[in-house]
Amino acid sequence: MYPEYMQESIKNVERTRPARLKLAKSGKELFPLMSAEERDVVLNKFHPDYKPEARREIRIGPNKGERITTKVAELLETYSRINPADFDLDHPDYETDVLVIGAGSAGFSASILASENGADVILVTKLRIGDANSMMAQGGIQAAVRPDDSPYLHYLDVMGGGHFDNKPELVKVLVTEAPDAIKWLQDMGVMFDRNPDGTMKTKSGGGTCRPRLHSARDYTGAAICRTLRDEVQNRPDKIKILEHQPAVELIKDSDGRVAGAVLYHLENKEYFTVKAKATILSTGGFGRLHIQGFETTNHYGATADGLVMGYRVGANLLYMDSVQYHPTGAVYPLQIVGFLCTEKLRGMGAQPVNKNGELFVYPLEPRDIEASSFIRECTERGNGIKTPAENVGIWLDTPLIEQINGAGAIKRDLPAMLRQFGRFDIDIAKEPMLVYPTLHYQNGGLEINDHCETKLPGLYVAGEASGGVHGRNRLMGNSQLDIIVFGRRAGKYAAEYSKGVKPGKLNLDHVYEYEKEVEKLGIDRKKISPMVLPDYIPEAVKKRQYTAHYEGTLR
Ligand code: MEZ
Repeated sequence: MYPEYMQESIKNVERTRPARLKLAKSGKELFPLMSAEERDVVLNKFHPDYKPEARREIRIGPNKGERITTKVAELLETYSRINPADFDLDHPDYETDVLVIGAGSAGFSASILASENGADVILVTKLRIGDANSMMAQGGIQAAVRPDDSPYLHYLDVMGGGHFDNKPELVKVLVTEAPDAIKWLQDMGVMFDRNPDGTMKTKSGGGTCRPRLHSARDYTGAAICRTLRDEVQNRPDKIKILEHQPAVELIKDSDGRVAGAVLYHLENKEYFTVKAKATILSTGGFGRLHIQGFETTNHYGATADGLVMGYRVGANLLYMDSVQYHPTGAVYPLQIVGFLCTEKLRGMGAQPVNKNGELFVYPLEPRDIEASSFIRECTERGNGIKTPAENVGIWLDTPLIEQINGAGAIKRDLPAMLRQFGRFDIDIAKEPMLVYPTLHYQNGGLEINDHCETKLPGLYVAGEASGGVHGRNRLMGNSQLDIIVFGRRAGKYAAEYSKGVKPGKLNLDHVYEYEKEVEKLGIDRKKISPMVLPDYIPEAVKKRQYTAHYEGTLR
């Protein structure tokens, strides 16, 4: 239920709705799409990445001297969690052909394909398998399957959305393998939404010239991730699963290959070592860094661990100056601030309107443009709606969805959204949602080629931890696609590679070398990474946690 003082603004939304509905039904342009110049203006002035403090030079490692997201630079200029001298690497705790680190859909796809290509796999994960952003994805997965669409058009959209900074060879793979990725998922049991005639339902997304978003209502990520998880769990002879054991450092061998990882058991605080012929990072992104204080859609474990381990061992970063803020994060009620309100809402006709009930931007601009326009509306133009917690947002006029698609459309196609707000007595079929941009995705990451290889032999990356596929701005539904296409590739190529490898003597020398550089910067010894889990304990509370300062106590 919205507070009384918001009712006047909601009335404005209701007052302008019939005219906006008429326009939507007429098929005429809802709001002019921005020109390239207008887009530049709104990005430069309002996108959080373009603030002076958003980026700074990284002072160590392979990308030394490059300006990257400040929070990421801070995270990378840190010491290891481990002392390499503590480990007897001649006697690793586990040995395998392929080690997969991270158990979302990229890690699952990689594990399945690696096992199908003859490799024994160990899949390790920080929390439970499937605790990943993949599981929380809502809107859908893109693939050009309609007769009026093609991988070529999909390619142009991905490149344009990414400001033409994408690695073209990766985009080519992404779009050409998309239809087969959908078929693979379907064959495994994913139930995508269909029209009464049996054809696939496809919806529009921001920055795309054709509707090519396939969804399973608004639980698409869960539908895909659970299916893949079942498949992984059904192969215990080939895939060994280790839960609650995040990797905290990669291991190398005497020939310079990446050859496994050190794991940290969250329950009993023990460390374990894995020797592997090939290692795949599928650790996801960095939402829990709360860059520039933004709320996030991301799951609790999204702390960029893969970036840290990959960078420390010597892999390159690509486009780590670019952060994705999803335009529509919930901003009211307080209990769900930052939660994802899927782009599918706009794909089905919901319109963003300001406190006066005015539509102020085309609803499906590419994400970075749409988010920047929302920020402009709330800041420079002062047309946002304040919440009791002093947040600000704009309305997403969701009742239009029912009026455009027929009564019951929200319950049928967007049940997760209906429930998310229904829990707080807000019926989105009748009332709008209050939204504001929220930290959603890591556009850049560890650089890969089209075999998912980094420049380090034996180290592969797939999914959000990788960089290059999406340039500097990912379009909706391409991350669900990325994790399948490149997850499968990573598994296949890592398995093939592992057949010709005999790891040399294992070492953690790179940790010493990297730490020497950190030390030269005069960084405080207490600064360690990977973060593993975000710390939400306020400083004032920490000061009073007296037992934390002593040894031999509970904490
Ligand atoms: O790809 C995404 O990030 C996505 C589909 C999100 C959403 O709005 O549902």
